[in-house]
Amino acid sequence: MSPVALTIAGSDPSGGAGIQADLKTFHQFEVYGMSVLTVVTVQNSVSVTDVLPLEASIVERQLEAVIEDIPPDAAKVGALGSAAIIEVVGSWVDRLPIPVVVDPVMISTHGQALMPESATQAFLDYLLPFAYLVTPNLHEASLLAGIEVDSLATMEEAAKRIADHGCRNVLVKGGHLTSEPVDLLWTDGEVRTFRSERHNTPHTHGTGCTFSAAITALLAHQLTLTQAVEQAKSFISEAIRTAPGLGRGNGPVNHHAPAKLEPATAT
Ligand code: PXL
Repeated sequence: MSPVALTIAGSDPSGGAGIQADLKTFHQFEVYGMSVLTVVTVQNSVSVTDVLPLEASIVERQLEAVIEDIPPDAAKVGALGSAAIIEVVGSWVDRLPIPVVVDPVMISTHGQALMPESATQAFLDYLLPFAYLVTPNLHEASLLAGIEVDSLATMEEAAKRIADHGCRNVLVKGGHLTSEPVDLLWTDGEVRTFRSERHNTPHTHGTGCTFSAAITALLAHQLTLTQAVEQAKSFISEAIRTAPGLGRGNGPVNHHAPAKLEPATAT
């Protein structure tokens, strides 16, 4: 029987990010995927032209409907759209007896807000304490930790500050570091770093969604967190390297990249 994973996230009709990326990634890792929609976006590889958060009550009813019927083995949270949705999702994540990966999506690839900055406090108070893992990039880590994050040292400091909100593990993604791309995993005060090659390509749309979905799928398969991050890292590196070059703008990564690869080097 395949494990089951749930994504609670926004829709990207171009299929590169959001719930579409999550479901493709779950499938690639042989995980049965379910999706609860939070936000509808209008976008393609060139731009995002609209963002419409759903009513919090309809998000809650979707959660109720699917979780009762098919209990997931792991879940991930992506774009949330409003403080009201954050509160509803947080109360469900608090009650779920499974690892929940929270990708603190704040802006789209094209810089459009997917969560208003005014909802940051709700995110810190009502969702972060219940996350098993949170996966901020440098910009999101800066906003959540309240410090400038631009080096390995400040990534560690930010991870510590974010973990202080109660989430157990923090993965700060340093793909945009000018020195070398390196991710930092903070687990109960222990730090590990994961390095990979930099691929110079405009086709990175949905990288964050796809990476956190891969971690979630591997957790649904009962891998340890370190194993899940290592294998998801190999997958996303290969997905970026072999991006299909679709669209006239920032195209998607390759969701058909092999799901089982040699682990990335952890130090
Ligand atoms: O990659 C972040 C993200 C998450 N969710 C939706 C998005 C994006 C980026 O564009 O569109 C719906």
